[in-house]
Amino acid sequence: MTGPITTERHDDVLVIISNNPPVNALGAAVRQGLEAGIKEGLADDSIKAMVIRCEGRTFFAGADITEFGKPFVEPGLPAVVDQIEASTKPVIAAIHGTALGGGCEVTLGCHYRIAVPSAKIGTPEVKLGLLPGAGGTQRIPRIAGVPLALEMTAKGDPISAKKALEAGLIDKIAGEDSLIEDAIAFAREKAGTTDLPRASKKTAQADPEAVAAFKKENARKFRGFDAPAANIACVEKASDGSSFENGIAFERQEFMKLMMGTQSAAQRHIFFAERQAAKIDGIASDIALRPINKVGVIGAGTMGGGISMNFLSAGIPVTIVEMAQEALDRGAGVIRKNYEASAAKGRLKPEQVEAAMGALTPTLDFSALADCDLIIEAVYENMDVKKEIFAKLDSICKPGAILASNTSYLDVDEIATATQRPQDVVGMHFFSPANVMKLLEVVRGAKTADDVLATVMALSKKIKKVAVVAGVCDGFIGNRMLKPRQVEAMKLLMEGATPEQIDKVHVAFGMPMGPFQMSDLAGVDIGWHRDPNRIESIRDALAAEGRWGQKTQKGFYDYDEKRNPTPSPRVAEIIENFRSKSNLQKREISDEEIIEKTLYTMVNEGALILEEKMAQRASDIDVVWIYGYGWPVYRGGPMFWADTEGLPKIVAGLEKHGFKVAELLKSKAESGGKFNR
Ligand code: T1G
Repeated sequence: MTGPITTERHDDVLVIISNNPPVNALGAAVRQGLEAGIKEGLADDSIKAMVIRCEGRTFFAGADITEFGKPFVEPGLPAVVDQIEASTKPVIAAIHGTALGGGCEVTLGCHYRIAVPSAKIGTPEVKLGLLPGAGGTQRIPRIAGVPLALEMTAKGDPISAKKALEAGLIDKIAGEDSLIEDAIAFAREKAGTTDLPRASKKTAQADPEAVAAFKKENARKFRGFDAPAANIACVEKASDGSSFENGIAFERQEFMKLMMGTQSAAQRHIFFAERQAAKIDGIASDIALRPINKVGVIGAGTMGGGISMNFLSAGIPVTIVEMAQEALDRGAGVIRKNYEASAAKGRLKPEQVEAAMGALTPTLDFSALADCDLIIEAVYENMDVKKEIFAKLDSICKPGAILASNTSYLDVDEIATATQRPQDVVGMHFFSPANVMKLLEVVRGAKTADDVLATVMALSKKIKKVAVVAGVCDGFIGNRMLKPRQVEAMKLLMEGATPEQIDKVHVAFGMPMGPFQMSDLAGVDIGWHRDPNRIESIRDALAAEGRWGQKTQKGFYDYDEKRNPTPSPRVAEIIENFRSKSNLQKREISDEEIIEKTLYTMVNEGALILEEKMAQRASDIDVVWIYGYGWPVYRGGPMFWADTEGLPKIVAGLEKHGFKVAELLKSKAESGGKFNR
C-alpha cells in the first residue's frame, strides 16, 4: 500500500497504520487507505482481528480542516466509520495523543478502544463552529449517555483516558510505552467474537432534565454562537427514540448548515490565524534560539505579578524586583493568593502552588537580575523611568540577555537607545490580567535581533500565550485600533447617544462589553492628567468628580455593591452640559451609525496598520482582537468581519461620515479584494 496508510501483519492480527504528520489529519489519502486496509483484513481468512493505530505524536486529530471548502473526495469519513463498524472481524482503535473530532469518530466506529493513560479523546468541532459530522453526535450518547455527550460535543473539551474508560468510551488502558503490543494482544483476545459491540445498535436514554440544565448553565457561554445549539439538537435526536439512520440524516443536515455558514468560516479562520501568527516572515523557522532558563521581572504590581505567574506556571524560575519591601511583599502575596485560589477550585494541586512559589525569588536587589536570560520591565508608563531602568539593565545584565518592556504604547526604539544593546531589546505587551489573558503583543524594534524575536515568540507558546508580532507605533496593534473606537464613541455621546445605547450595540454585536463598560472596568482615570480643574472633555469631568469606574462604584455608570451597573443621571447631566456648551443639537442616533463610526473606523485603522507594516498580516490583527479584547470568534476578528461585511460597504459607511479611507482599504474595495485571502 502506498500513501500515508500501511498495513502490518502480526500473525492473525492486521495492524493498519497511519503516518500522516503532523497530526494524522483524516485527509482523502488517509480515508482511502483506511478503507483499503479494512478491505484487506476482511479478504484475508488468516486475519482474525484488526488494529488501527497512528505513528507520530497523536492518533487522528480530526478531519483535515484544510480540505474544507474544496471539492469533495471519496470516501467521506462517515462512510469509512460505517465500514469499520460493519466489519465482521473485530477492529480495535489504539489511541495515543489526542483522538479528536473525526479521530474520535473513527474510534467509535471501532468495536473496541484501547488507550494509553496520557491519551485524550474529544469532539472539538464546536470550536470550529461545527459538530461531529461522522456519527459522533449519534454514537457518543449511545455509548456514554446524554450528559457526557452534551459536554463533549457542545463544549468541545477533550476528556482523559481515565474518564473515557469510566464512561465506556474506551474499553482498556494500555501501558504508556506498550500500546502496540497491548493493542495486538487485546485484538487477539477479541478474535472470533461474533456478536461485536456496535454503537449504532445501542439506544440512548433521553434525559430532558440534563439537556435543560446544560442549556441553562451554558447560556452565557453559548451567547451568539450557532454550533452549540446544533450539537445539543443532535444529541437530543440520538436519544428521542429515532433510528440511528434518522439521527445520522439529522446530523448531516445540521452539519451542512453550519459548514456553509459564516460562523464556522470565521472560527476556522481563527484556528489557522492563531498558528500563522506564530510564524515570523523572513526568519527561518529553525533559527537558533537563546536559552531562557531564568526570568527577571521588574515591578511587583498587578502586571509584574501576573507576568511572573506565566513563567512560574511554566516551570521557569522568576526573580522579581521592587523598590520597597512593602510593595514586594504585597506583590508576592498576590501571586500566592492567586495560586491558592486556583487550588481551591481544584485547578492546581497544593504541591504545584508550593513549587511555583518556591521558584519565585522576590528581592530589592536590582543586581540579582544579572544572571537572568530574559528581564521584563513592568513599571508605570513613563519614558524617563523606563530609560533609566534599561540603562541600569544594560550595565548589569549578562551579554545575550533579552531586555523586554511591557509597555502598552511607548516607543520601544526610544527605550532601546538607553542601552548599548538595542538588538537585545524587545516589547512584550501583556494584557491585564497578565496571568489570564492569552494575547501577547511582541513588539519588534527597529534593531531587535531576529533570534531575540524568534526566542520570545517560541517562549510565548511555552507560557501558553498567543503571540503576535507588532511594529513600533502608538498603541501597537490592539490599542491603536481601540483608540478610534473610543474617540468616536465619545463623540456620539455629544451628539445624543447614551453610554448604555452604545454599549448595548456592542454587546449585541458579540463583544463581552461595550466601550463605556470597558472604561469603567479598566478605570476612567487611566491616562487622566489628574488636574480636577482642567476639564476639557466628558472624561475629564467624570474623573474630576471621582467617577473613576467600578473601583469607585461610579464611572460612566453607577454601581451597587455587587458592581451591577445602572445608567447615571449625573453622567447624563455632564454630557448635556458639554453638549450645550458645544452648541451641538441632540439627535436620534441609529445603531447602524454606531457600528459604522466605532467599528468601521477600527477596520480603517487596521488597514493603516497593514499599510505601515505594523502587523505582518490581516489575520494577525484578527488574532489580537479575539484574544486581547474578546471580539466574538464567530465573527473572525475585525478584518475577517470586514471581508464578510463587504469592503465596499465599509468604504461607503466611512465616506458617508466624512472619514478619510485608508488607501489599502479603498484599493481592495475597488478591486474586489479581501484582507484575508
Ligand atoms: N486539519 C489540518 N491541519 C491541522 C489539524 C486538522 N484537523 N489540526 C492541526 N493541524 C495543523 C496545524 O494547523 C499546525 O499546522 C499543525 O497541524 C500542528 O498543530 C468530520 C468535521 C491536535 C491538539 O479541531 O486541536 O474532525 O502551523 O500547532 O499545539 O466530525 O492541532 O504546523 O503548519 O495545533 O500540538 C476536528 C484541531 C476537526 C483538532 C495539536 N479536530 N487541532 O496541537 O499543534 S473537524 C480539531 C488541534 C472534524 C469531523 C469533523 C491541535 C492538536 P502548522 P498545532 P499542537
